[in-house]
Amino acid sequence: MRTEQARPVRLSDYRPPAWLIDTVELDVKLHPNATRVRAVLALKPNETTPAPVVLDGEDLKLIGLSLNDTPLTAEQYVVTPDGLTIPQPPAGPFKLTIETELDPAANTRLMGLYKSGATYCTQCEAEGFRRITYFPDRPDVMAVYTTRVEAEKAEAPVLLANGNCIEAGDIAGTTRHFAVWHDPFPKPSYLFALVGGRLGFIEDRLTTASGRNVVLRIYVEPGKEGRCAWAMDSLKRSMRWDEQAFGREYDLDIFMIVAVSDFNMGAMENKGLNVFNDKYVLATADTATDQDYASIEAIIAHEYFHNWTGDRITCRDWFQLCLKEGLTVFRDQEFTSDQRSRSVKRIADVRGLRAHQFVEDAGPLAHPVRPEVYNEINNFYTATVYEKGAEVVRMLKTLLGPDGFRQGMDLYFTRHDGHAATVDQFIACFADANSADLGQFMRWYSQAGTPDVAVTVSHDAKTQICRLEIAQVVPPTPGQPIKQPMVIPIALGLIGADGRDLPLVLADGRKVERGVVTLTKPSDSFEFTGIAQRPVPSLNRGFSAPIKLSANLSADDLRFMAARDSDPFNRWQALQTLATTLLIDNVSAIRTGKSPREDAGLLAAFAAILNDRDLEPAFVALALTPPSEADIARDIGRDVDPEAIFAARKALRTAMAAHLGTALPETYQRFAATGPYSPDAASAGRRALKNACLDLLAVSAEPAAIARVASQYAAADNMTDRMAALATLSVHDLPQREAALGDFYRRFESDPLVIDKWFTLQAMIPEPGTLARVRELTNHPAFSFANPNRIRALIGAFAQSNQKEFNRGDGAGYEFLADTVLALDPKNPQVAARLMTAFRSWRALEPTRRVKAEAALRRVAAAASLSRDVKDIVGRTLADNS
Ligand code: 0A1
Ligand code: ZN
Repeated sequence: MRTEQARPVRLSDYRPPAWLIDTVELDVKLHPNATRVRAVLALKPNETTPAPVVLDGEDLKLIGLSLNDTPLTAEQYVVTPDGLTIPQPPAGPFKLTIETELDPAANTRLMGLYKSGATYCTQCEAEGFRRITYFPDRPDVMAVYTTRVEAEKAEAPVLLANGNCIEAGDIAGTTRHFAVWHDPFPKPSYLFALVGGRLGFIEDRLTTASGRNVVLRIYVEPGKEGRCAWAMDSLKRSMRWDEQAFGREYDLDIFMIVAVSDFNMGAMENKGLNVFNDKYVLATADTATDQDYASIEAIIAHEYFHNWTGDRITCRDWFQLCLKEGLTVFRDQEFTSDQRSRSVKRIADVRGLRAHQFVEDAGPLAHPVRPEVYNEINNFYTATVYEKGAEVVRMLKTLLGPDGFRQGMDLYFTRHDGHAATVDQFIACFADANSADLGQFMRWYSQAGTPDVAVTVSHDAKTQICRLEIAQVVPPTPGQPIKQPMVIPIALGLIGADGRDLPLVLADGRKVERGVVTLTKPSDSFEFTGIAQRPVPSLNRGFSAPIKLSANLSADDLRFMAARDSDPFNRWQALQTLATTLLIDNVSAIRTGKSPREDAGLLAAFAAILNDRDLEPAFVALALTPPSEADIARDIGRDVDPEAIFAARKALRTAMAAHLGTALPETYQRFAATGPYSPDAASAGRRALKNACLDLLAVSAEPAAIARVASQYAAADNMTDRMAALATLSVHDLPQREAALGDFYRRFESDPLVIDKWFTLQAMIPEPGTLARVRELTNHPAFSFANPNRIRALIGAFAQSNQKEFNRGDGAGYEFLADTVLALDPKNPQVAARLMTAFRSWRALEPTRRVKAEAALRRVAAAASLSRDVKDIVGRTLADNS
């Protein structure tokens, strides 16, 4: 009998589990090659009709199996490579005892129980628990876990699992010891975790709003304790914020974070025992950049917030992944906005959304926020599920207002606490709490694709009416050729000549609530009265909906917005829109052998922003950053020539440097001395602006400018300034570059996380020699295909962030990636599949490159044995969706 879940898996096939599990008692005896796991499962039927017990299992060696303490005979069960079935179990509840043996040291997939260096750790989301024991490894089976971990004291003096520690001690007459952990909160198997190893820790405490005293610990490899202070500080601020912003407090006696150096993703929210990629824990001023500090803060918060949105309320099935991820990303974004600058955070998030999610949504891997089918769930930890999922939650708040949103959240927490919920149940809480009909809103979960919204503005001086005609089109995506109209909340303002927002009064005399009009039909019009002169409309303020917006605005309108809009997001957006228009024109010019033109108005607008002392430096730094090469490629959309895009962008930066003139060195000087390093947002913003100026100053590669960069590199007392200088040097083929790269390596060679930065910078050099350099670096002693951070730092950076060189005209970049994926796939399919997504925009390339990319893709597709992960990505990437 086959126990394997049929592939593809479909949401419409969801059936409740036939058997539930009340308790799980695990006894894990750690050993590098032969870890023994004894699992005692208390099963009870969930259905009245008798059903076989079907348990998932992968890469397991079954040692023993008994039912109510009686060993099962070979005829009573069936074991296959992917599970174990008991065809005729007893009718009522029973106890199943399973003994399995695992080889953690050989676990290169980093799923299930594995070794990261000397540390034993687990990763069970999404389907890793089945690599530890046979189990109904699906999130709607929630059980109370008690975990006993046993190990050699010398090998693993620290033994951790979920929950509270209820017993620990030595095993008399041996060199071994044990610890027993009990987690009183029922949880799905994907939230199980255990850790064993020789670890140091830092400890703090927090008293929750209701007076519960919680111990907080961060465990790291011994010697790294001094690099955890920022992570601990971020954790405490996250815990406090969740109490204040959402009324949620922590619920166990202890909260633990363990940092490991081998991890497939960023971090994992296991109940009470978060496991982190050490990149998102460890920071000191001389090893971590401001960006690292910000990421640590955000990811610590994200995982902590999962305690309520993910752990206390989990997902019924993996199609509901956005229920926990979209919501938790929204929560971490709000946390960061409150801790730092709301507008700077919003701009950064929208840049990320466009760079990753919009690209995904426009290509063969597009899928709805709640997918309806998957071959491999690991491939759905995507920008669409996470970032677009967060945008959907944000739109709910925009539509319902802050109070209505909070009431919906409160209802969600009370109604579904302790359960595995669905997206429909989540939305029903907001509908019920607000007496709202959110039926049409659900299309944000079911329809893929980024809506195109076109706005036509007209003004009639006689009637004093300003009219907006708004039309939406949702483009076809794989499997969804025809779309229905979405609910699109558009926050807007009508800016008067004096720069002030005019009152938004509709023709029927109603005021526009919270400045938001909502489009629900394919097209609609909105008339605002009492508008004497043509205003400048500021549309989709704060990026209120994740759409592509076009409007009949003039360059003058955009420059006015860049200078005057009360919405900082749209000030930034106006500059981006102006720059994009210019860049796209110039790409065409360059491709036809003409020289790029300059846009004096745009340059003046940049100068005005740089010289506006009232603006936050972090905002100015963002405003001075033109659209990236990937942004331009996305906006061009077809027949993409990365070489021409690179040239157009470089021309704009050259023109900016020339036009901004002395304002650049002046600003650089103004922020040059920032005092002792502090990672706070304001200090980071000053460094960002200073370094943006430094980079622009060096565009010309004039010796004086390069000397200034080299001296900042040498004199830097923090990693942000040192890296910024090195990054600037790295794009100039000059002796100073190799000297600085050599120096950087020697300074930090003992620190793999810093050496990752060194790999990344080299992979991003926009020169033809880079591919050879990257190949060479794969043989560097500091590089390893066994470590996901190293792979992402070198290969990932090359394929995803070096548009020009990955997309070399000769196709060698594609061949290199194909070779790498094929070599990596047998060892770590998850990471291999993720690398493969670098091909996702291949159809948009100009014909020569497109043919070469397709050939590389077809070579991977034809490989003799591919993991399900890579096969799924390659198959969907190549599928003809026309
Ligand atoms: N739930 C985690 C992400 C995550 C997903 C899968 C993993 O398996 C390797 C690990 C982590 C989060 O959202 O942070
Ligand atoms: Zn998450």
